[in-house]
Amino acid sequence: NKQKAELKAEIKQLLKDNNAQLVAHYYVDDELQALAEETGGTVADSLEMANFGAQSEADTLVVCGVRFMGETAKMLSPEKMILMPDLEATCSLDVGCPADEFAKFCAQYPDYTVVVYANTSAEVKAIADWVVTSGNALQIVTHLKEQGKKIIWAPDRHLGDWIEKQTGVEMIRWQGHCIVHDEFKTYELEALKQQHPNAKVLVHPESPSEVVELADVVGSTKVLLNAVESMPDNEFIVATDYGIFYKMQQVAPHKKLYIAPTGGKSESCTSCAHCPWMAMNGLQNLRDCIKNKTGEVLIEESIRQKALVSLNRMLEFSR
Ligand code: CIZ
Ligand code: SF4
Repeated sequence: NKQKAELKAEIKQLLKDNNAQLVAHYYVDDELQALAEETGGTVADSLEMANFGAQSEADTLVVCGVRFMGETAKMLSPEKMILMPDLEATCSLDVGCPADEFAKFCAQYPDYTVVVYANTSAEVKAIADWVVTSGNALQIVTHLKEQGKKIIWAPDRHLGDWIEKQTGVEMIRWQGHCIVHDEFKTYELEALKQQHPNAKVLVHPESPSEVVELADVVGSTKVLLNAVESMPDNEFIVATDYGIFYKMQQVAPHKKLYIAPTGGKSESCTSCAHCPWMAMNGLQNLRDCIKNKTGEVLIEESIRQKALVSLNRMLEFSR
């Protein structure tokens, strides 16, 4: 449609004029992912988004995702202008772990190593010793276990559960959750499995442990994407944000994908398993943020410096 085509053309021109690049998450709308690919930007998970941004030679990075992703880009590239279509796009894990309360929580366990998921504010990362993502959390917790460290884990309780089970490490845990993944339901998933008995079940570890138990593959978005591409199977039931279907379908065009049920909602995927904050990114506000330089991400320098220590530990570890 004409209006969309005009908007896309305008965005492409603005990116050129401003020496800007798009860095989009797998969970944003297909058309934004496609635009990032067409214009030499990237579509990635939060870890790859961070690495891409840090290595980019652009003057401006336009982060289509949620707030913590923009903040991570700013931490690693303070000299670049970091723009986001909507600065109000946040994450229930970030909202559910306010820095002041988290600082008090950690103060109760002074000899513990504080490990936080990437889905947190810069202020929370500044309190932490380590940042992790779902892609490297297992290795990092295992590494800390070998060093005999006692661990505070925040904020996702389901991811914490999964890591405890996989590593045998008991952690002091903050009880946050992702409002998207927390909704996947076992009963409905069992029913869908019966309808598609040959389908392999792929689950993101932010999902409830009963759902994780039904999985053939558990892992980060990257791991699930690789599974669709490289496993010989032709059908998959996927328990993560359906935004990932764009990439999954691209790497495996002939495979059949079904979104895992979130229970109680309609059959249509438009009403389920999609992050409302990721959905705040659109063509219009993307155009506006580059054109008007609105939605700039700024972080206080003292916070940035502290947060960078825990963030860089992770980046160096996973290199
Ligand atoms: O659920 C999210 O927000 C994810 C998977 C973020 C990430 O690490 O890419
Ligand atoms: Fe946060 Fe969940 Fe949305 Fe990811 S999908 S940004 S974890 S609320």
